[in-house]
Amino acid sequence: MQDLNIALIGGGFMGKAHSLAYAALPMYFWPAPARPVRKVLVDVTEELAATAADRYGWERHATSWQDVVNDPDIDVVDIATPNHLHADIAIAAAEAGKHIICEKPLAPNAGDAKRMLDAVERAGVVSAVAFNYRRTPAVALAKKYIDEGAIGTILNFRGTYLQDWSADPDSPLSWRFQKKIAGSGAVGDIGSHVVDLARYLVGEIAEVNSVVSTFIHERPLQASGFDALGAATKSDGPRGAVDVDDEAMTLVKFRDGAVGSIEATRNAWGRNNFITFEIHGTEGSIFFNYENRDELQVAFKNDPADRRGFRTVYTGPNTPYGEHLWPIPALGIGYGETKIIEAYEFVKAIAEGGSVRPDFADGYQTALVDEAILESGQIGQWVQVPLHER
Ligand code: NAI
Ligand code: SOE
Repeated sequence: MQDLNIALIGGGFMGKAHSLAYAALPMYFWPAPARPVRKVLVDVTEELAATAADRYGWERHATSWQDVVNDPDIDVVDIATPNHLHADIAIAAAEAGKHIICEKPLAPNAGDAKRMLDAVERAGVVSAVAFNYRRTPAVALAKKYIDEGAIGTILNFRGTYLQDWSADPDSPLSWRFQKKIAGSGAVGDIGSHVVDLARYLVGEIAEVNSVVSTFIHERPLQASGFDALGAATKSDGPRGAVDVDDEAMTLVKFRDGAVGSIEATRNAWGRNNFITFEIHGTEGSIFFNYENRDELQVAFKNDPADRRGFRTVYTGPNTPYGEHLWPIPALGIGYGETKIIEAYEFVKAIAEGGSVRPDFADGYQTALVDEAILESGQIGQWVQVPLHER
C-alpha cells in the first residue's frame, strides 16, 4: 500500500477533525487506497504546534508553513487555518507540486478562490475543498435518489444553516467576526455549506436576492488566535467592531428552472448545527436535518393515497458508504465519519490519479454565489451569479 505523506497546517478544531480522519481512514476503508501518514503539523507557535502534533499523532511539528510546503518528503498539504491564509498556502503548495485539501470557504473572496483554482490547474495536482456535509451518508443517499429520478424533476430547494454559538453578544470577537480574516460572516462560514449542498443536489444557481444583516455590532476582544466558538464569553473589558454579517436570507433561482431559499444565521437560539434541506420534485420530496443525520425523510407521489406521507429511511450498510461504516442502521453517524469519508475520497483520487468533487472549481463557484449574496444584500436587488465553465 502506497504511503502519502501529509502536512497539516493549523492544529485547531479542523486540525483535530482532519487528524482523526487520516488515522481512521484505513480502519473504515480497507484496503485503503493509500495510507495517509501524519508527517508534520504546523501551527503558529512552538507550543501550539508541539502540543497538537503530540495529541493528534503527528510525527513532527513545525512553525513555518512555507518550509513545510516546500519539503520534498511531503505529498499532500492540508489547509486548516483561518480563511485569509488559504490562498497563500494553497498557491505555494500547488507550485511545489503538492496535492491539496483546503477547508471551506475556499477563500475569503472569489478573487482569491480563482487564483487558487488557477494554481492547482497549472500544477495538475488533485484539489479538494472540505464541504464535508455532502459526505453525510444520508445526504449521499438523497443525491442517489435524485440521480435515479425517484423524486422526478426538482421544483424547489429550501435550505437552512442555523446556529446559536455566537448569539450571545458577550461571545468573543474571534477571527470569524473580522472581515480581513474571514472575508464574510454567516454567508461564507455556514451559508457556503448550504450553497454547496444546493449545487450538489439541485444544480447551479443562476440568481440570488438576499437580505444580509448584522445584529450584533461589537464583541469582547479576545487574546488568543484560535476561535473557541462562543465558549469564552466575557461581559466586561474592551470590545471591538464586528464588520461581517451574522444572518442572510436568500431567494435563489437555479439555472434549470428550480427555485428555492437559503437561510444562514448565527443568532438562532436553540439551533446548534441545524443544517436542513427540503426538496420538492414532481414525483416526491426529500427532507434532511443534520441534527438527526442518520435519517432521510422521503415522500413519494406514487404511494397509495391512504399511505402517502413522509417516512424515515435510516442510513446503514445498504446505503452509500455504509458497507465501510457500521453493520446496523442507526448505530450513529457523526461529524467524524463525514471527515473520514471526505479524506477517503481525496486520498482515493490521488492514489488513482483521478479527481474528486468538491474541488477548487466547486469552491470557486460557491464563492461566486456567496459574493452575489453579499452584493444583493447591499443593493437590495436580484444579482446574477457568473458561471465558471469547467
Ligand atoms: P481554529 O481557530 O480552531 O484553528 C485555526 C488554527 O490555525 C489555530 O490553531 C491557529 O493557531 C492556526 N493558525 C493560524 N495561523 C496560522 C499560520 N500562519 N500557520 C499555521 N497555523 C496557523 O479554526 P477552525 O475552526 O479549525 O477553522 C479553520 C478552517 O476550517 C476555517 O477555514 C474554517 O472556516 C474551517 N472550518 C470548517 C469546518 C467544516 O465543517 N468543514 C468546521 C470548522 C471550521
Ligand atoms: C462555525 O460556524 C462552524 O465551525 C463553521 O465554521 C463550520 O464550517 C461548521 O461546519 C460548524 O460551525
